[in-house]
Amino acid sequence: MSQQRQIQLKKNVYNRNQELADELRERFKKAGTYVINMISSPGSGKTSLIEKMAPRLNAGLKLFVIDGDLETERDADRLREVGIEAVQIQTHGSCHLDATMIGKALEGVALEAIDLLIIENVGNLVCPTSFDLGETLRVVVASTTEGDDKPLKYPASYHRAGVCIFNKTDLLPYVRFDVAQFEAAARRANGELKIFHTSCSTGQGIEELCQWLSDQVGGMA
Ligand SMILES: Nc1nc2c(ncn2[C@@H]2O[C@H](COP(=O)(O)OP(=O)(O)O)[C@@H](O)[C@H]2O)c(=O)[nH]1
Ligand SMILES: [Mg+2]
Repeated sequence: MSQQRQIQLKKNVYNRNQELADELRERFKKAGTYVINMISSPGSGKTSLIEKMAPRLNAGLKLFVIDGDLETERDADRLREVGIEAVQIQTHGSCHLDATMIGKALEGVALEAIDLLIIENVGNLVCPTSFDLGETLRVVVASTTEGDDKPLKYPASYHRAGVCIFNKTDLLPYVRFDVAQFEAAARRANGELKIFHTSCSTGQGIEELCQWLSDQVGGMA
């Protein structure tokens, strides 16, 4: 296939996804559902953060999770075990979720009853960045075990996010990680980025994050 044809195909894929994402955004808006698209490398703590946040979000706030992974139902199972309503998308090789997959996962789901939909994207800091899912807020999760240079290496994932959750702060005494350098690099990619420091082990920062998030969701109503 010629390079020009490959570029055209890619453009068509992105354009089609954008159309569907815009339709989803309209649906979410009508239903009054606040939607988060969580992006990170594998293992930074996305599922753990959802587990920790769910009981601390404002009482009465109805949560629903869409979990994306290449294979297995493990993450959705983990969340269901602690009483969180969740569906799993298994992409079978695709390194990101797209708007078509989200539309399918929401078939038969009464969106009007859901205040907060969290989409846990496939662990990857590259591909998910280019696929709008109609979200209200994009969150990039980083953790202390990944190295402080990730915002320099993957600026697009920071550039398009509204919030960064900097997780596993309990491990800071044991790893080489310069927090000031990390934050400076993240802010270079995105001057507007709001950064929360969290630990799913000690619970540091989880309360503050949940309060801020509950306020955002409440502000939408
Ligand atoms: N020490 C520590 N470990 C964590 C923290 N958050 C998650 N983990 C661990 O990191 C691993 C990956 O977490 P998981 O939530 O599955 O990450 P995901 O792939 O981004 O969903 C698991 O072993 C978690 O127990 C944290 O704040 N501190
Ligand atoms: Mg996970």
